[in-house]
Amino acid sequence: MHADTTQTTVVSELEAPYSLSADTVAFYRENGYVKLKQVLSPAVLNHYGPILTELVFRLNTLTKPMEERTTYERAFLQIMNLWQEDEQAREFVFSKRLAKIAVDLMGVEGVRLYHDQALYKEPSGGITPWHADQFYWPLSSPNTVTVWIPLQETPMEMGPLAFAEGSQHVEIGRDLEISDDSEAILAAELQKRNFPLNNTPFELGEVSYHAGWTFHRAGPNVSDRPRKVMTMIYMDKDQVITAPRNRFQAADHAKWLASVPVGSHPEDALNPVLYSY
Ligand SMILES: O=C(O)CCC(=O)C(=O)O
Repeated sequence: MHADTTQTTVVSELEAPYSLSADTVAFYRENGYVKLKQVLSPAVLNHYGPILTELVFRLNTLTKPMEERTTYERAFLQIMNLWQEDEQAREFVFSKRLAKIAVDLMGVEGVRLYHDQALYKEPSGGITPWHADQFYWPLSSPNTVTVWIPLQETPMEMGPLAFAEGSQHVEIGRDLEISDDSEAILAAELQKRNFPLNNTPFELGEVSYHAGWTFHRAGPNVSDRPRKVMTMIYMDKDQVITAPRNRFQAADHAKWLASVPVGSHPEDALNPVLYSY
């Protein structure tokens, strides 16, 4: 296919709606996550995967050897807001298809982008410890959701994302940053409370959505290939910014919410509405 035709096809696919059943929405609301197959075609992943990967390796500054890294640093290379770096990355991040799924799962009128981030678990990369994302965010409502998009098929040995089903409903461990402590404390607590674990491979084109308070983790990458993943974090467009409750939230308020005043909606250009009814 001619390059321009490919470009037109993949852009229109990123815009086209994905059909969500009422059962899927109910599953997300009960369990705090959902895995969806065939959300992105091989053509879309083949087109945008190399663009995102080139940006990750160009912008990455974490180059010290694995043995010298912290647990957090061993988990992945983390590059944020690729949409601000490249026009095609922006096309991908601004996908209406992906944003509309977030809107429908949460049952809100529209979503804004909080930020995007690439999470590349290198070969020999370690575990991603148990955690809940909203610990990091100064946002008032639980209506936040991350789409986790593997850019290749992700078998167990590459460290797919795993979820403690229904764990968003309980207020445990909400003061834990990603660390060896969060892994040990939450593994014990989640097991004690018998939350079922979903830890399964991702097919090519499959993505997951998880809520801000759902506990999740990932195993190590014991394969010889990088586990390439792109994510977008969406928030209800009517979120209200709260006073930061820890130093991470204070940093996020300045960096990802443009220091928009506490008590107001995140209406800065940094947080565009990506889909709204
Ligand atoms: O990709 C990973 O290993 C962790 C992802 C994660 O924690 C997230 O997207 O919230």
